[in-house]
Amino acid sequence: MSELVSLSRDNEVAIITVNNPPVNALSPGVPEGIAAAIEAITADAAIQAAVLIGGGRTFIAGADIKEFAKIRAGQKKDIGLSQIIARIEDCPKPVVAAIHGTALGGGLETALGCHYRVAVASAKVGQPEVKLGIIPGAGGTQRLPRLCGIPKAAVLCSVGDPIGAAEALELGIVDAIIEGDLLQGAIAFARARAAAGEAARRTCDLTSRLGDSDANKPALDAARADAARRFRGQRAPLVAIDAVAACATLPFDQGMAYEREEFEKLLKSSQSAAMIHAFFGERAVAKVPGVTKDTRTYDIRRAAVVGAGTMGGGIAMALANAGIPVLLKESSQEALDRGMATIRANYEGSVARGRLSASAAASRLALITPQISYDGFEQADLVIEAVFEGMALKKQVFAELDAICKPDCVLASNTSTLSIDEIASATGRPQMVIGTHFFSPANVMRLLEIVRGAATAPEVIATAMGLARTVKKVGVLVGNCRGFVGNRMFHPYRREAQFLVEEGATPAQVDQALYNFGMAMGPLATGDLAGLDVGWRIRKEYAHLNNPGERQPLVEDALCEAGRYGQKTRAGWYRYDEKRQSSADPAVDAIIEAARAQAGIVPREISAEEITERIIYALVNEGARILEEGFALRSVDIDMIYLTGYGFPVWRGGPMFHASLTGLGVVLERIREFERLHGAHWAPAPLLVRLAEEGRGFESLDG
Ligand code: ZOZ
Ligand code: NAD
Repeated sequence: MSELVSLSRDNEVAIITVNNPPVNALSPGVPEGIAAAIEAITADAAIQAAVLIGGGRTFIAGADIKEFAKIRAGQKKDIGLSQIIARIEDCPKPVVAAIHGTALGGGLETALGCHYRVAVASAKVGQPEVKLGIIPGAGGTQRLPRLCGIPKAAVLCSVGDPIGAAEALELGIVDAIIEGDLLQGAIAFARARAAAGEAARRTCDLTSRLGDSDANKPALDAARADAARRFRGQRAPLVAIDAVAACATLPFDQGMAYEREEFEKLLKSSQSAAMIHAFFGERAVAKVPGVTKDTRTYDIRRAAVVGAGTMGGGIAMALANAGIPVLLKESSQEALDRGMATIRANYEGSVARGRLSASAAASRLALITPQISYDGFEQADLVIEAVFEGMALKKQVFAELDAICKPDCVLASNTSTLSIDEIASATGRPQMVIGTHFFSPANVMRLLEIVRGAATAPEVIATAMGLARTVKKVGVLVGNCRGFVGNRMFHPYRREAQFLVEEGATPAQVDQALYNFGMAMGPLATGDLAGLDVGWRIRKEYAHLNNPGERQPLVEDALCEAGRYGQKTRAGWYRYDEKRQSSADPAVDAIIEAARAQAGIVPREISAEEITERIIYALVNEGARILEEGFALRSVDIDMIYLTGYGFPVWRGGPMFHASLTGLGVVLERIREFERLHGAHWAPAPLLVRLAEEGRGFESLDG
């Protein structure tokens, strides 16, 4: 055969093994190798049945996603998978897919083309294509419903989450669970099918589970409503449901043609380009120059957190959820009790919503030891500080930690604005100090900004990156600048939102425009949620750093001076009822009017397009500066920060990707226009100018 696909025999049963590590993707050569094996098996009279299995850690995990870029660029037309799956299906001898690890996307489609599927109990199967902005393109939407029925297939193809072997068995996707050795079990299964003399069972011929349009309608309507809500703005989930629904109305071949046509349209869409960028981005950010597989990491077996407030409590939960015992230290019994009550309530909430069993919640809670002393800190491998934001206090805490903790304990700060270097200077071991910037709620949000100080050792960076994986977060390494990457960019983003209000937009118009762009929440509503007073205090403290003559927003400070701190005071940019539902507030209009009068602004109508461009391009321009200054390693790192920490829509790929796709020349032209109209804070970042002039995108820098 080939190196990628080998053919061997166990008496009358042929074994086709795919060897394309790490995940046996269907890269060039793999589909062809399987086809050649099927031909050889068909031609060999001594062979009665066949097993298709993956070498290494998994069955086939899908099409090779890198090939999609070639198809989009017109360098390639097809990967030929559908035809090869049809050849497997047409093989007159029973072919059994033997599944371990994951059978995903084109991998599951290949298994569906086999006549039977057996799996180990730990295996997972799924059609995750929607997570890449596409739908299954090799029969998944047509064969899967023939096994498990249209309602379930619609959910599997539109949500994209894999299911375990037991559920797959129950649904009819898998025919047997193999205990013990998978290959031997699959060979025995294949041998039994051949001995029974059954005709090969082609999935495409099965119709008994398809039902009819009327019977399927309620389930399909529910799946569409669910997809529209959960994946707002995304096209693929709804198209996937249409393709699955077509199973009941179109003959198999026409259904395949329909699926194929929709797949190709989606593959050429900007949404799939963005989501594929995000898929590889999530893996790219894990790669840090200077940190290799051989870089030593410290084992984190015991952790400690200082401060049991909003963030400390969430961080303690994130650690406990990963099975790490954690000491949680507060400064007073009262604050400790409050913090633990919140943690308890969070776990109880998860149990009540059915997300966690009561016993799992209890064992996680038991991993958190509340205390008001540093007892036991000398044994901790990692301490994360999450006390109030203030340099003097942070330095005091780090000096205390330096005196107590063992020399190889990693000392981390959750600060969102303060210099890691200055915090580290309070210790005698700045190489062990690092920023671990969690996002609120820390037990939920996927982003972990990891802030390297000037002295932070590569081993400590590697340990923090490993910690991100352990607590199931996306760790992104950033440099030590004010606000790091995420909040530094968020500042001009939110500032521009306020300028737009001063110039004539209503808060609701601003928020709606950004929501329609795809943001999880508008920038002003986000301020209300996070608390407007936080920024207000910071602005007061750092007012001396403002560039003289530079335009400063006025309304938010005025809101705070009126005691309107956001949701926590039930009044901010909006007013909030007891259920936290927001509505416009005439009192805010009066504050806005006064600010306009103070700034001498005559309000005007502002289009949703201008609102969106100004707010998003403010983000992009700052991102370009950060990149040029080296505080982010790659443009994709910035994208991942915004996708995982700030509710940026994944189907736009992140701010830098969005700008590159729009065309940096177009973005620059708008920014220059804004600079002309609105002043110096719109000066374009030099990197943006250079790339735009060279006709390049940010990704061209990523390597
Ligand atoms: O890697 C995890 C995963 O979920 N992979 C993606 C699975 C997926 O989405 N499959 C569906 C692909 S789309 C498809 O199959 C379309 C279709 O219907 C066929 C259409 C017909 C074509 C017609 C054309 C006109 C997985 C769960 C598998 C493993 O997770 P791990 O955490 O163990 O490992 P990772 O994620 O770190 O991955 C290891 C390395 O492998 C790379 N990789 C993973 N899946 C890939 C892939 N590369 C290409 N294609 C894939 N499907 C991954 O990037 C990583 O690489 P390195 O360099 O970072 O190590
Ligand atoms: P918080 O006010 O909710 O909690 C701080 C806690 O630290 C309080 O409970 C306080 O009693 C405790 N504390 C103070 N001094 C202490 C000491 N010496 N020993 C032990 N405990 C002490 O604040 P927070 O929102 O959790 O913020 C904590 C840190 O996280 C800050 O640096 C903040 O900038 C950062 N941060 C906050 C957010 C957010 O959204 N709230 C997000 C990211 C980062």
